[in-house]
Amino acid sequence: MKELFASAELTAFIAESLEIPQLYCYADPLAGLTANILDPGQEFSWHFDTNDFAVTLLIDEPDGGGLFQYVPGIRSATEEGFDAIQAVLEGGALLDGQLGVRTLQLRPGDMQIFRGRYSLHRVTRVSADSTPRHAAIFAYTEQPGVIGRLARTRQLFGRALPEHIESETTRVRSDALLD
Ligand SMILES: O=C(O)CCC(=O)C(=O)O
Ligand SMILES: [Fe+2]
Repeated sequence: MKELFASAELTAFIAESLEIPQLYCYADPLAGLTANILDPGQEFSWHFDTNDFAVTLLIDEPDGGGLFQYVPGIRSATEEGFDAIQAVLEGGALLDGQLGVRTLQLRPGDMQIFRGRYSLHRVTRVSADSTPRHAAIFAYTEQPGVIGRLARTRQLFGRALPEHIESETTRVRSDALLD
């Protein structure tokens, strides 16, 4: 996975697909390459990614639940989109098509190129009697040297590293969104 994440062939392919000149591995020491493990009964609730793009590779598909849902472009670099976001957050078990929500049933081996900075997204709850859902997440940015914010890193990983503390004063940010 590490080799694939940083491989010149893959990053060139993704940059070409996104029609951007160059792509960099997210420099964050915790959030660059992650394994997203959802055990039975777990979900990954609505959020935005802190990085510009993500590539997700589904490894193990759950028997029940664990669907990927997203609302493309619900916000932009200059518009937070709070009203539309609130409607989705209050929507509960939204079906495909409601409030702009789209649903994907990913299969093992499916690779998704995803603009998670502007598209609200989640993975619905994996059924209590299901097999787990396993995904590998490759995070990239358009600028080099981007690192996640300290508070968000603590929320996501329950810890932060010296690099996160340091980058609060010197960090490179691609936009001024709240996070
Ligand atoms: O597991 C997935 O399909 C998406 C995970 C995700 O949204 C994330 O890691 O930020
Ligand atoms: Fe995400």
